Amino acid sequence: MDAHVANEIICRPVRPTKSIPSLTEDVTAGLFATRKHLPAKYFYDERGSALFDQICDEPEYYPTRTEDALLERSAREIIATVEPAQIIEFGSGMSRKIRHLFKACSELECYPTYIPFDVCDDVMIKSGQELSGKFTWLEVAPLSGDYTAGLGNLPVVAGQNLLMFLGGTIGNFTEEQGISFLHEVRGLMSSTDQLLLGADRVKDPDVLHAAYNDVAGITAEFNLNILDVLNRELSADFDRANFEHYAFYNPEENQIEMHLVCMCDQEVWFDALDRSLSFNEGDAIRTEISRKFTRETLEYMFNEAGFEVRSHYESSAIPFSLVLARPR
Ligand code: AVJ
Repeated sequence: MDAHVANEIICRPVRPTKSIPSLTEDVTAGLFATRKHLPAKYFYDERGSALFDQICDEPEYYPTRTEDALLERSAREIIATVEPAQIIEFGSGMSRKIRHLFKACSELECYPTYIPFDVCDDVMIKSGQELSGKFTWLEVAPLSGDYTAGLGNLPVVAGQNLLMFLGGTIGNFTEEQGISFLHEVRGLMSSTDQLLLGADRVKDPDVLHAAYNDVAGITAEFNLNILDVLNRELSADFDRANFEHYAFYNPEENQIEMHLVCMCDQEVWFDALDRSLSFNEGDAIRTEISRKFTRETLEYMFNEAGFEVRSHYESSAIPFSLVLARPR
């Protein structure tokens, strides 16, 4: 067929520069602890990723569509300001959010290379093919790896780069982890590069609560799915009927907390670890924090990480922020 179909999309692996804990290590340190907790990244096996996709379509879950509308409104200004030669996206997923930017690129005749960076090659290739079908000028050059495993081996080239971390995923990090991740990103950037960050904002607790407790129960399924991940990966024998999804907004910490609450006394056997874990009725596993920011806490985080905020795009009806920042 024609030229762009022949353009194969090839993923380049990014070797980690930090050793990241294995599932076994995370479970040993987090589940076999007095306050049981697990890193949120373990939600995202194939089923978990599909469930998250479904969450985004639930009427109560506002973040995805709010950020999307904001990005659509701000895309032209962002592209005109940065004039990127490369767009590097951390945690690109199915590359759905980015479409508005490429539309603006077409209109402004700015033709950056798109560099999605995520763990799943197949998803990046499939999404990349769809994108380059729609935007025929687009070159897609994915990087495959875990962006929390150190960025030292990221092949960042000279020229104007727009780095992006969208979706509000920064909220899954503690304040300290968030600052340290942004600081690491800062280390890749030259003075003309810019970072676009999507972050959810503090808002009416009822709106927050509803977003993580959709009536259709998709978020509950998503939360419980982590038990299936543990059963499969560590040959454990969690019975999900013994656990309940419990998510609430903690206004002192400005964060949503998701838990799985154990409804009876029980022992769970982990064959791969050759040990069991005992639960008492009422015990909880914290599976996720999702921090919500204010203008001030966002500015503080950027400042600590060595950035200066250039533009702050925000939605009003349901607060959400897109922050464009550059190295200070
Ligand atoms: C993908 C991390 C932005 O924190 O809102 C959705 C994940 N958890 N519902 C979020 C999530 C429960 C989501 N992020």
